[in-house]
Order: sequence, then structure tokens, then C-alpha cells
Amino acid sequence: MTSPLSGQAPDDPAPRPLGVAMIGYAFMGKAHSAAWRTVGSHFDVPATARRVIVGRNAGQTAEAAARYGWEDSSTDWREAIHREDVDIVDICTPGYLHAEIAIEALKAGKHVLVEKPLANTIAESTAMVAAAAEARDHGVQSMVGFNYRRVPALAHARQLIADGRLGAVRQLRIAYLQDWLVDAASPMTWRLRRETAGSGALGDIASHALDQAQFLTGRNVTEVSGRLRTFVEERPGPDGPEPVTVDDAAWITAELAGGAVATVEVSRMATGVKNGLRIEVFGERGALRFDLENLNELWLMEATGPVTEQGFRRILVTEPGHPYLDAWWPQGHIIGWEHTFTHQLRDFLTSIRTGRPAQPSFEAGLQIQRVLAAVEESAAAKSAVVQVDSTT
Ligand code: SOE
Repeated sequence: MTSPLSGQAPDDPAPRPLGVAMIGYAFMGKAHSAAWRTVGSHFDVPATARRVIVGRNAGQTAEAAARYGWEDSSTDWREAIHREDVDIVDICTPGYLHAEIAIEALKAGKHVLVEKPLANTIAESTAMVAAAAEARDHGVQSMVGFNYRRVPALAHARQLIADGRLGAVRQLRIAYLQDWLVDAASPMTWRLRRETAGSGALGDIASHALDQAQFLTGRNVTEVSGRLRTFVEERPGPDGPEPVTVDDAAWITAELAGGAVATVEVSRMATGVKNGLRIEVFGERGALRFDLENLNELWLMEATGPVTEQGFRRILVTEPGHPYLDAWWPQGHIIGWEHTFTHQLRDFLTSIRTGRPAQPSFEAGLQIQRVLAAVEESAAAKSAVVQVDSTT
């Protein structure tokens, strides 16, 4: 039995690195692999070893292991997570597999990082929360990967808001827009099937937007009104045309605890916008603006001094005093999207070292699932206002 805090058997003479098993090797697996490779070179975190990467196709998984620098590959996730030399399980699979793998890993005493959204249903998410709570009592950490919390500009924005620089926040406008589905002939993927993805743009990118609304303000969404749309209802599948069973776009108005209001608009068919997470926060004496397509910039407006001299000023978030940035380059040098995954691991490994609960927790992931469920309920009822159910 290894100790979940160190990855060390109690009577082992020499410390050994925390072994990682990663389940999934596609887009997110690639991003997480890069982060596992770099985190220890830039941050003071416990040493890790990339023990095994798991996928369905033996040849492709072995190829991914070689390309991304994993010691071993496997097609059997159960065998991988139960390995003696594995202490951390990183789940990068489609959402419908999250619950089963995470619960088994937590029961085996392994720390678990799972990609967002936490799962596809409230029932799965609730079971994951229960398993995480039980494991936490034994020093086992769990975290859901809302990586945009680790964009330095957004972590800095949260701090500015918490410090009261904007005064009370009244309004947020968040749009997360992509265009990778604009072409009606682009093929089916697991992301377009309800049984594998849970939902479409809603779970995939509104989950990020809603997490940001809550992260930036420190307030939960309590009430929503939503609308969903599938613009292209059939796409080429492996065996001919297949129905798209998830949304392409979603619109949400949300009430947050404490009185702020957020509008959230997401689409994977926003022609010309590549990966634009655009956030505006309006407070009683200031405002903030951010766009993921320029992620090193944060725009701050403070309503002080003569009105004739007020306006948004650009903060280049590249200084050692900004969150996470002292570990990277000399001051003034920019970073990119992939760094958010490295920062995520830095925080996760720090929690493993210190025992402080990792954030965002599975509970935070469940809260987002509840909001998503309320949006779907509202959309089905054609714009009724739906309370976010915090009892399930
Ligand atoms: C979808 O295109 C996606 O890959 C999301 O799944 C990620 O979470 C987001 O960061 C980028 O877009």
C-alpha cells in the first residue's frame, strides 16, 4: 500500500516520483502530456513519472506513448490504475467514461484529475463527489480540469475583483465562441453524440464560461434561463449520415448569489472566431475585459479621477508578480494556451504535497453540472426561469 501523500510505501528507503497513469491520448491527452513533461522543470512540485498512457487502440496508444514521452502504454485502464507504481490518475476521456474510472481510482487510493465537464449527468457527478469526499478523508486529492482558472490574466482578474477594485460586481458578459463546426460536412465525433458527450457547446464550452462567472466573482449561479440550438442536425458518420444529438450553440442568462447577473453565449459555429473566450465584468466603480485570443492581456477600467481621463488600460500580464509567471521567462515575455495545463498540474501537485484540498473540487464540478441541467430544463420549457437545484 503506497501513501497517497507521497507515492511512497512507508518502509521504502528512497523517495520515488509520483507515478501517473493517463487515460486518453487525443486532444486533451496531448495537452496534459505536455504539461506533465514541463511542470517539474518550472515549478517546485513533487517529482512525477509518466508511467502509462491508456487508449482503446493498442497501436495508436503505443505511438502516443512514444511521441509524448510515457514509459508504457496499455488498452486496459483498470489494470493501469491499479498498478503499484501509479499514484495519480489523469482522465482525458470523453465524459461518459469519467465517473466509472474516477470512482475506481479514488477507491484504489489514487489522486484523480478529470477533464471538464465533471461527467455527463448529475447522477454520475453526485457519485463522483461522494467517492472524492470519502477518499479526501484518507489524504487523496481530486480535481476537475477547468484549466482557464489558470490563465494568469484571469487569476489576476479574480484577485482584483476580490480586492474590491471594481466595487460590487453587477454584470458579466461572457461569450465562448469557436467555429470548428461551421462546415456542415465536417464529420461526426463523440463530441456530437449525447450518449458520449452529454451535451454539445453547453457542456464543452459553456461549462468553462459558467465556471469563470463563478470563479471571478466567488459567487454561485442560482437561477438561469436558457436556449439551445442545433444548426446542423445531421453529419457524415462512419456508416452514413448520422443525427447530431447535442446543441451547437447555447444562450444563458444567469442570476448569481449576491445579485450579479451574467449573460453567457456559446457556439461552435461562430464563423471566424477560433477559440474566443471573451469576458467582461462590470462593477460599481470599475470594469475588466479579457479575450482568450489575447490571453496575456487584461483590460482594466477604474472609474476614478476626472471622467474625461477615464478609460480601459491594457495590463500586459507578463510580470513575475502576476500569478504563475515567476516560474517562466524573464519579465515581459508572453505565454500561451498550453501553459494553463502546466499551471493546473502545479496546483494539483501542490495540493498533493500540502494536503490542502485541490480546487476546483468535484463539488465545484457538480455545481456546474447542476447549472447545465437547469439550462437544459429551461431550454426544453422554452425560456422558463429555472432555479439551480442544489439539493441533488
Ligand atoms: C472544444 O473544442 C475544446 O477543445 C474544449 O473541449 C476545451 O475544454 C477548450 O479548452 C477548447 O475547446
